[in-house]
Amino acid sequence: MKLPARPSRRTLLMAGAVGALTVAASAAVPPADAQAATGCAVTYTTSSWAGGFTANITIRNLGDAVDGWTLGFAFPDAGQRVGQGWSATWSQTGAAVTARSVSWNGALATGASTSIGFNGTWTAANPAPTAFTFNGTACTGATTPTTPPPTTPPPTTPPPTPPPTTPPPTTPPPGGQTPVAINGQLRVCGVNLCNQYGRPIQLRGMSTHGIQWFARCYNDASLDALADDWRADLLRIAMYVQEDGYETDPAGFTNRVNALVDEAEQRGMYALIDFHTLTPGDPTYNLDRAKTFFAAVSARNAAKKNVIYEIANEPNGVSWATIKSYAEQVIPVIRANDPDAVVVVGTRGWSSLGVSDGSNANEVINNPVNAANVMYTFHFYAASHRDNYRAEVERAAARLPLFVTEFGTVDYTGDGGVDVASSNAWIDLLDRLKISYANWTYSDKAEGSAALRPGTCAGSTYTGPGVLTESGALIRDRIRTPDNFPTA
Ligand code: IDC
Repeated sequence: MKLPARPSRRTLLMAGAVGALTVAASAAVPPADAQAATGCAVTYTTSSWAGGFTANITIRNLGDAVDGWTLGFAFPDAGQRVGQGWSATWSQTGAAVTARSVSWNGALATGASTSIGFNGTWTAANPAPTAFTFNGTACTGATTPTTPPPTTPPPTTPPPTPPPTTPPPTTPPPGGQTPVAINGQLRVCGVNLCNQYGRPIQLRGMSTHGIQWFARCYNDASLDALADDWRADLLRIAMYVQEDGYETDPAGFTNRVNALVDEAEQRGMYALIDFHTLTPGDPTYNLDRAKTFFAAVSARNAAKKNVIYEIANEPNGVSWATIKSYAEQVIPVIRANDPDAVVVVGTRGWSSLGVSDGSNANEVINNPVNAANVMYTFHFYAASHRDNYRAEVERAAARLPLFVTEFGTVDYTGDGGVDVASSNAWIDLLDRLKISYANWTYSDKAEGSAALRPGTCAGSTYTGPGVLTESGALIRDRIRTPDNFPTA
C-alpha cells in the first residue's frame, strides 16, 4: 500500500452577519405568518495529501431552530469530488455539493452546532469552497475555531488549553442495547473495568490504523459495519504523534479525533483516544503536546460517557519511573476537565509490562501511578509473543487493572502470517480474565495485521465475504459473539 505524501492543510473561516439583518427585518414588521429567521456560520477545515483529503465541517445555526437542514456549497476546482462522508447524506452534481442532515442531527436549536465531514479526492488543486448555504440561506455568520489555530507551536510550559468555544454536537445518546447504552460511564473497580452498575465487563473492538494515513477507512459505512456487523464495543482512535501525525497539525488532528469520538458515540461504541507515541519511545519527548492535546479533548468530551483516554501508546527505551512521572503530569490535565473518565497508562518495553525489556509487572505493582481510575496497557503480537508473556499477563491481572489497547494476530512488525493458535490462546485468556482489547487494525493496509483486504476502503462495502483478510475474519468471529453485559 502506497502511503499518502506528507499532508498539507488549510483552514478557512466564513465570517459575516446576514442572519442579524433577517432578524431585524422580521422584528420591525411582524407579520402573522412571519418567515423563520435564518442565519448560519460554517467552518471548513481540510487535511490533504496527494490526490486526497479529509474535510471537517462545523455548521452553526444562527437563525430559528430547525428540524432538518441542507448544507450546500460548490467546489472551486473541477477535479474535486466528495467520496465517503459521515454524519450527513452527501451528494454532488457537477461542482455543487449537498449535505442533508440525518436522523440524529437534523434538529438544531438557535446557536447549536453540528459537525460533519467527508473524505474526498482532488486532481489539479484543492481550494476550499468560499460560500455555503444552509436551508437555502447564505452562511455569513461569524465563527470561532473550535481549537487553537494550527500555526501555534506547542507551548514549552504546562499549557492550560482554553475549553473549546463551541460545544460538541448534541447527539442524543443512543437508547436500547448498544454497549454504551447498557454500560454507561465506566470506572475501574479493583482490577476490573466496571460498568455503571459496578459490574466487571470486557470491551472488544478494533483499533484504527494511523488516522493520518487511513482516514478514508473511517466513514459511515465502515463504522456502521464495525458497530452492527462486527458488533464491536470499542473503537480505538490511533492518533500518531510523529510520522506526519499530530505534531504536524495539532488543531486538525484534535478535530479529527473529536469527530471519530462522535462517530463512535452515535453508534453506541466506546472511543479509546490513543496518543500514539512510538518513536521516540520516551513519552516525555511529547509531554507538552500531550498536555495540550488532552486538555483539549477532555474539555470537549467531558460530558460524554463513551470516552477512555490512552495517554502513551508504547513507551520504549525508558524506565517505568519516567513513564509514571509522565502519567502523573498528564492525568491531572485530563481530570481537571473530565474527573470520572478512565485513563490507560502505557508500560515499559512497548507496553509489555516490562517483559520485552527483561523486567516484569512488579515494577508497576510495587510503584503504581499515583491516581485513581487508572488502568495499565499490555500489547502483544501473537506470532512474536507467546507463553511467557501470557503467563505474566495472567499473574499481573490479579494485581493490576489491564487493558490490551492493541494486539495483532501476526508478528511484531504488524505483518506476516496469522498465528491462529497463539491468537486464539491469547483471546481465550483475555476473555477468561475479562480484559478489554482492541485489535490492530481496522484498515485495508497491505499487511497481515489489517482486517480489511487492500482496496476495501476505496469502495463502499464493508460487510460480506470479499472484504475480510484472514486476520479480519478470525477477529470478527471473536468480537461478534454476544457480550452479555450485566444490567444490574
Ligand atoms: C505499524 C503499522 C505499520 C506502520 C508502522 C510504523 O502496522 O503499517 O508502518 O507501525 O508506523 C506497534 C505499534 C504500531 C505498529 C504495530 C506493528 O503500536 O504503531 O504499527 N506495532 O508494527 N507496536 C507493536 C507492533
